[in-house]
Amino acid sequence: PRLSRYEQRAELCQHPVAKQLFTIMAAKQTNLAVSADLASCQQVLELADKVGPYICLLKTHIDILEDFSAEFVTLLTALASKHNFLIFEDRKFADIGNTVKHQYGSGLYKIADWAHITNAHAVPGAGVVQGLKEVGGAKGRACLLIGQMSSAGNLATGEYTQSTVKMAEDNADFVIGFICTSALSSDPKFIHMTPGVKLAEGTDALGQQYLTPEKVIAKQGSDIIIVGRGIYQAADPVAAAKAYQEAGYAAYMSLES
Ligand code: UP6
Repeated sequence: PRLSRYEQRAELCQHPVAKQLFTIMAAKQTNLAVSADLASCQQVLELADKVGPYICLLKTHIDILEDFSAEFVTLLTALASKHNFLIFEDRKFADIGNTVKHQYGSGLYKIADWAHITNAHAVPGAGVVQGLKEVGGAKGRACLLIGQMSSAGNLATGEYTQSTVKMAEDNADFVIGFICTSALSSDPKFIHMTPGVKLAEGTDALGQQYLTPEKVIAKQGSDIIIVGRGIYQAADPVAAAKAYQEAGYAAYMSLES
């Protein structure tokens, strides 16, 4: 049988994390990442266990948790194995290489020990990626660069976005893709992930701008939809996760020919 594009991309990716992510997307037929922006470990773990079957990736903001513990990481990692998803800590590193190295590997959170993927702003220059790579490279971790943002009036546009793509290309042994609102590179090894997704377009009170799964995947050419409030604030988060998984996958299938 013909390989799906996810399977083809899994085969051509050199980075093990990118390979694993595309393999999961193909096996589970999902391009959905859930953003678990909740305040307690228990809430995040419960959400991860419930939506686990429908996602390829769980995105965390570890510094939102009021009761972070090392045990949380152990339990979340076990859920990632149980449901076959990867963990993405949305840390948005944005300092000089020497500082991000410590922020990534040490402190309370020791992000590099458990997050398969993290991300960084390109604004400090290539040193931010080099610093992260010093810690995460040996652990087999991967990084995304923030090439565009979903929020109104953001400055990640034009030449800044183009320079971010160049930085990713120059560091492709560690950078596996982008946070973006549209496809930034035609190189199939780079994966594009888009936040600011809801089933209906709209905004929130603080500058967030939402596009639909169909628009993000089929029109903007992104690979993964990242959904937070659309799922964890839904009356039934499992039904919502299912609906986003189906919408995202249907948009992807509409591109298969
Ligand atoms: N996020 C954005 N836009 C960006 C980058 N990251 O919304 O440009 C993150 C937010 C949040 C999630 O930090 O965790 O994606 C979106 O959540 P929401 O679906 O509840 O708006």
